[in-house]
Amino acid sequence: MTSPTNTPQPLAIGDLQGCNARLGALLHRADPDNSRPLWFAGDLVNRGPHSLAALRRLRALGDRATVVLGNHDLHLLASATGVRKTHRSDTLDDVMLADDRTALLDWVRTRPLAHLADGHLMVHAGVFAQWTPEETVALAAEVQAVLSGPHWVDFLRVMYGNTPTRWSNSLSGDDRLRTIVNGLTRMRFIDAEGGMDFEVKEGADEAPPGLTPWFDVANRRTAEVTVIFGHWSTLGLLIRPNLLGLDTGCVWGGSLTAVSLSDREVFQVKCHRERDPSAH
Ligand SMILES: [Mn+2]
Repeated sequence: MTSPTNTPQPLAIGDLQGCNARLGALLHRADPDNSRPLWFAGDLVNRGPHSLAALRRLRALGDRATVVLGNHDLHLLASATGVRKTHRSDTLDDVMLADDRTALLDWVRTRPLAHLADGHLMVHAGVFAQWTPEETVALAAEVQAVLSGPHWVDFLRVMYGNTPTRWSNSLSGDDRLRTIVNGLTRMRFIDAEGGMDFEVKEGADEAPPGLTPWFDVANRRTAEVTVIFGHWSTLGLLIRPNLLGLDTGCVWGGSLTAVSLSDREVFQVKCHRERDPSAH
């Protein structure tokens, strides 16, 4: 341990996607005293078997859990409100039918989309190169304010779409919020013009010509902090001095990963294959 104190050090945890039992196994190893702050990189639910149990567990953790929303968490909100049709690979019925459904959905929609503390910036997918850590949090807060407010369902109706692909400070209204959401929750590759590509899901080594992983875009202004993210299971575990990519594909039969932020100790549990990648 590099930490000189007994203060419990945060653990950052990758995409759960309803794999609540595997989370239990992971925490049994990584946090046996139930004392560490837990950071979750989003996609808490869907595709896996136990979305309801996962949400109840995280909500019950109270201040000990820091969560950022992922695209599947937003999809839960949109499906539950009838804004989007349920996809045939969705596994959200247990949440939809739960007695505490309203409380759980309210908890989800009041979570942030970015979290910055102690030199670590956590988002679900990525950040535009132009954004500083502080700007990232401020832009995420613009979205969180709408999702937390009385017109959140109206916002979900205009949130979906692939354009604009490029960030500009001059964006306003729905286009601005949609671009923030897409950057924070769906981004993988960036094209030569600085726009998000929503087609390619392969790993960074198999990037088509002209596409760059968002974290390798030149002059990225979040490079001075460690960015924690998930969303990109084909990358596998990515650890660099200023990056922690934590989606190791639990729901696809990979593993669920936690990394200790102080000393970067890695904890992993093997996962059952809950979904067939060809059905993605
Ligand atoms: Mn995702």
